Amino acid sequence: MTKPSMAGKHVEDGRYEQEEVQLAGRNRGTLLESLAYPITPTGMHYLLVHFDVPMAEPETWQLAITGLVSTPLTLSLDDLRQRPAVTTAVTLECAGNGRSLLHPRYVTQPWFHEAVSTARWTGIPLAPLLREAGLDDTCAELVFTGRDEGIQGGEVQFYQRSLSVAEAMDDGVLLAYEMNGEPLQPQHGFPLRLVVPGWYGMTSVKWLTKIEAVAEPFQGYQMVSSYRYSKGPDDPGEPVSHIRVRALMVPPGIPDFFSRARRLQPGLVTLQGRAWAGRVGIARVEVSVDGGSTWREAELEAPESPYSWTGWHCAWNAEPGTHTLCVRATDCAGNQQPMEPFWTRQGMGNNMVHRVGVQVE
Ligand SMILES: Nc1nc2c(c(=O)[nH]1)N[C@H]1C(S)=C(S)[C@@H](COP(=O)(O)O)O[C@H]1N2
Ligand SMILES: [Mo]
Repeated sequence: MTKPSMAGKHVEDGRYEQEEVQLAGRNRGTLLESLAYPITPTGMHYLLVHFDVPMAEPETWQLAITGLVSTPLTLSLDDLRQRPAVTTAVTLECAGNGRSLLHPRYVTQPWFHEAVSTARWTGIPLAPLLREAGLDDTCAELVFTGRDEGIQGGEVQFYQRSLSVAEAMDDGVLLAYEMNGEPLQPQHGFPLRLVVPGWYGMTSVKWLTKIEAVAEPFQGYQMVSSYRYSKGPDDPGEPVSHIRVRALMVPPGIPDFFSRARRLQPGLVTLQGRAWAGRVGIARVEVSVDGGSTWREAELEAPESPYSWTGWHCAWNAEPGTHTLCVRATDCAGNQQPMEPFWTRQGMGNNMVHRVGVQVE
């Protein structure tokens, strides 16, 4: 007998379905200790692949810019590499980060905290290329298509997302062919991907083959059915867009292998981590060592770029006992992370405060 599909279902308990474990094995999270690096080493960058990683032949790869344009363009990788390149540090976060902290939880890729990383992306800005193609006045959106094909929500599809003309023309948007000074690795979009700073990761389409200018808002699965802040099955919800404010902490001390519970020596400890808020900037980071009753200010480091996270650190004199450490960030628009989970049906944008339990000997 085949097991009924769990797609689109919610579960209450802490046991994970085989499909979730299978997805977790494919889509690695970053290691929280990697938050000590301002730029995540490539092999520690989180990964999210909906379908299969496609095989790509760089010699024959082409990017087509089509649809409502005066000059349709077909560009090889060499064509793209001959244009003036830029390199920017960008923090990417999966919109589903924090999903598994919710009750009930949506059965899909089960992230706790680990779906965020920062890389230096090298490529060419998208705006000049779109100007060269000449967008028609009737163009409302650009649809970005990846080479990877699969089935989701019963629909056979290439992975596709769209942006409005203004969003696509925004300064930071890149067609990237390098990550941390090396050609993209296959799983991160080799040979070419979109990088849209400040937006949750689903927008940064990997294995990019086509950019199509269209007159109407694109109704693809990844736009209208997925990536929605919906509260119930009949609520379409607002579309997920920019990354919400969040901070994470490098768990201090040493871990228990199985539970990952932390143990620490008494004395002075430097708590540290990273905070980010899409394109808004971080105004403050606070740390609590008593489960959120009292807060102290952390010191902020300068971010490498307007699109990358901000380092923070804070000294703590650890006294024997059991403590719940918390970190919370506030962005420059005044948004502050909530102590309680931000529940949506698909588990999107749950930026609740990060808590780390420690036992001081
Ligand atoms: N073509 C394609 N692009 C994609 C995806 C995908 O499955 N296919 N996943 C998206 C999602 S949901 C995220 S969070 C980011 C993850 O990028 P990374 O794997 O390089 O960290 O890629 C996005 N781009
Ligand atoms: Mo994602």
